[in-house]
Amino acid sequence: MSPYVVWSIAGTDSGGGAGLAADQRAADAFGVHLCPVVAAVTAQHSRAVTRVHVLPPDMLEAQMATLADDMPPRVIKTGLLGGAEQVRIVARWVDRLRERGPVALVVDPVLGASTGAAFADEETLQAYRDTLLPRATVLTPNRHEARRLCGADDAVPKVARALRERGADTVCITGGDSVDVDGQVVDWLDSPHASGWLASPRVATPHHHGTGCTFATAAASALALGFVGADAVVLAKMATTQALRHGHAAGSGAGPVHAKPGFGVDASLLPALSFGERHARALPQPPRGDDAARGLGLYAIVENARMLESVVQAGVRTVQLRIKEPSSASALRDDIATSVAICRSTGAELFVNDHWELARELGAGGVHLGQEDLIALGDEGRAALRASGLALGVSSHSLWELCRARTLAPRYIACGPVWPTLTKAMPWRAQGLPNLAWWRHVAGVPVVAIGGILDPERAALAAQCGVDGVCIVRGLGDRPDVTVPLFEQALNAGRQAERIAAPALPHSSLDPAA
Ligand code: PXL
Repeated sequence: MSPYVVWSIAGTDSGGGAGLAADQRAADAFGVHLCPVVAAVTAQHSRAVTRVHVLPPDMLEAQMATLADDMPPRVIKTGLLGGAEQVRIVARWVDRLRERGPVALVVDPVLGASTGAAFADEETLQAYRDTLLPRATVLTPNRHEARRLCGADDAVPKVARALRERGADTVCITGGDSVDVDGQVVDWLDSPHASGWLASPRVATPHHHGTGCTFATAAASALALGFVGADAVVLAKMATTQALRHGHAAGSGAGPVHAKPGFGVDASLLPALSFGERHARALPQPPRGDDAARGLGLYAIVENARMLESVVQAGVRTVQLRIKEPSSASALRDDIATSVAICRSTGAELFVNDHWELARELGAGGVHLGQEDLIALGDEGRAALRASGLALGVSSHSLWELCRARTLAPRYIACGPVWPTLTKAMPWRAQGLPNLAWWRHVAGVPVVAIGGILDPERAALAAQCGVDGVCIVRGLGDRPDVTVPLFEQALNAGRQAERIAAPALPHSSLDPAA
């Protein structure tokens, strides 16, 4: 199969740091095919841009017309375009290509070089606002570019909202050239799926030339691989942080960054994503003594205290009490209190789904929460939850949810659905074993496999990915005394079998068209 095609319509940098050279390296790191459509030629070295030659419009047209016949793009990324006319030409081509099928567009509104040269006049800026912004799948300005585009000097989240109101689907305002927060480089993400501060430790290097181009092309490459905007931005942040680590001298000024394959399996590159506008960073699971040392193992989800008792008696050591629709407040209390007592007397670890304040009051050791519930808690609620000392299990289905879960110092992060599941109606595609192995590799806290694990064979395969816990919802049936030993055997067999390795990159768990 031939790799996906991404067009980068951008400028050349004679110094090899930014523009199409950086774009090429980023596309290579993702394994997509880059078509370099030259919009402008710059004469520059590591300290300055001395000249910019914008290509005649007909030559820009000719490159795209030629490519369209044989190498139509899945994604177009724009960098230095050189003028208002060029901006409008690109917008027309986006429309023309979109008549034939979906084409994503990443707009990196390059308004100037980090060495100081101005690349866009007021007319060009207005052309961006009028034509490319409304067509953008992902817009990647830095803070200065974002404020100029939006024409307001507001706080970053507000500027992003305004840019989305002008039509960009996902906006990521990068912060590499701004002041750090707590030693972290923070980018503000605003998208249909998630918004928050994306944070990674700053890479201390003077060699950062081409960072913006790398970020935008990385996002374009991730879109080409089928990720939605929010996930594409997470992968772009990983690739860009790695590219900065590989930054090197070339000339006497800022040398180029260098994106390389392999960034996807470097767990230290995974950013954290805040739940709201309050900054957050990845927090490791706090030491918890015996429980954490034991591992989660076979993890049963049950609907009431009676079922809980039967699975615990059958030997299950980790249980979640998930009462979807309590018949009454007092029945809920009774079920939780009974479950707490059963787990106390048997040493099983209990996670109560939702109802975290009640769970704490009744002495449960842990709670499990989905991300919608965590969002609904707000900053104060999440801070109170963390301060409660409850062990926290968090669901995750996408890269951005994984990044967000990491800010809560969770006891575990659940990854699902591993296989298709009917238990819950949800938009997510099955993660499969590759994504499960990837989660396990990068999460930095214990991972629990969940979703469609109906039989011992699947439990063994999940365990083969090296996960800490394997969650069974319906698979234990009415006779846990019979099924639990079979699942336990399968888990042991899976743990001892050859490890299923993490792929170089995960696959998308959400259909961008849905
Ligand atoms: O980083 C913005 C940028 C984009 N494109 C080209 C550049 C630069 C910065 O120097 O030279 C060609």
